Amino acid sequence: MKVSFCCTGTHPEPWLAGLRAALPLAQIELWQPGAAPADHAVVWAPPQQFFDEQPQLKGVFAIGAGVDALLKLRLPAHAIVVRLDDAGMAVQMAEYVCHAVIRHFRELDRYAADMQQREWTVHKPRDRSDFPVGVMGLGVLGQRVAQVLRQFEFSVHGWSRSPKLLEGVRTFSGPAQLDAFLAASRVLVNLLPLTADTHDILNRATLSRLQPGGYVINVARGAHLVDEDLLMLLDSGHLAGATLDVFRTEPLPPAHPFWRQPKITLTPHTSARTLRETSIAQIAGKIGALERGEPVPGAVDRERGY
Ligand code: NDP
Ligand code: OXD
Repeated sequence: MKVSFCCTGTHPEPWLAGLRAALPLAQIELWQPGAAPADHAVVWAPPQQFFDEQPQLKGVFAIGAGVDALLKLRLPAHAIVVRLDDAGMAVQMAEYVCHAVIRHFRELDRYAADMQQREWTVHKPRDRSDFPVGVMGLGVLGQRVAQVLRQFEFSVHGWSRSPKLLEGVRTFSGPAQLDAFLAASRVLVNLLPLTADTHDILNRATLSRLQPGGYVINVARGAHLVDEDLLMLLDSGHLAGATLDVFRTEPLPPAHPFWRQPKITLTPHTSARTLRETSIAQIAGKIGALERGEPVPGAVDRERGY
């Protein structure tokens, strides 16, 4: 069995060594143009040429959870596309989102500003029940985020495509319940995959439905959010702020107005990083399952887009 590794922006040597250790009977190779055909591919942001040269691939294993960019390429018709499920990202995402929610709720930025002045001002404690959190996307990451927010006793609800039962979380599903979900939320966390249905989903109309003083946390993909609509709703005061980890263009260009809006906190697509060792172990397990003809966890529905 041959596995080709083609991950743009990734230092390949530790991945190749890890994959060789995890799959000792396989031939693991760094892809070069013109390379001999492989059975499986481990990829991130591969060039179209990679797939054009490898139409025989049986499995395409992404080293991330989101496959939106991958699905834009012409892929081998019969290959199964598999994404990482969790692989250490869920706890990171929960950490990041809870930090953003708590930082906003506890007004920690105001205390940071006081520190600059070397003088404390006293802020009346806020009522947790005034900060219901809505999580868009109740998949591997969204469910973990919702569960951890519940531990902090926030009122949490979630929205997904299909109906879900989640302990302690009020759930909504489908387009018909989107407005009710938004109206019940003051803090909005986006953990949807980027698909034709979710592109631009955070826009003037949807964000206006959040409760006044709304707060937006986008940790999924930049193209979910209409940038100008967010800026307009921050200026109008309907939204109090935003924490953004993902952008339409990454890295965020220096001239982008987000840099100059003090109500926005920015990070460089770092909320949940791919952890190499855990990911290699998971991908090796998935390749093994595919080779044995067993169901492969994390297999993507190419039609649905996630
Ligand atoms: P999953 O596929 O496990 O979950 C996706 C969730 O979104 C599911 O609950 C699904 O509903 C829901 N959903 C999909 N389409 C719709 C729709 N049209 N309407 C309503 N709900 C919808 O994904 P993950 O939780 O693993 O990851 C989510 C995203 O997070 C990734 O696609 C990626 O873009 C992003 N990500 C960002 C990272 C970062 O560092 N910033 C790191 C990792 C991931 P249902 O359950 O009914 O199918
Ligand atoms: C992912 C990401 O999708 O890092 O895994 O964004």
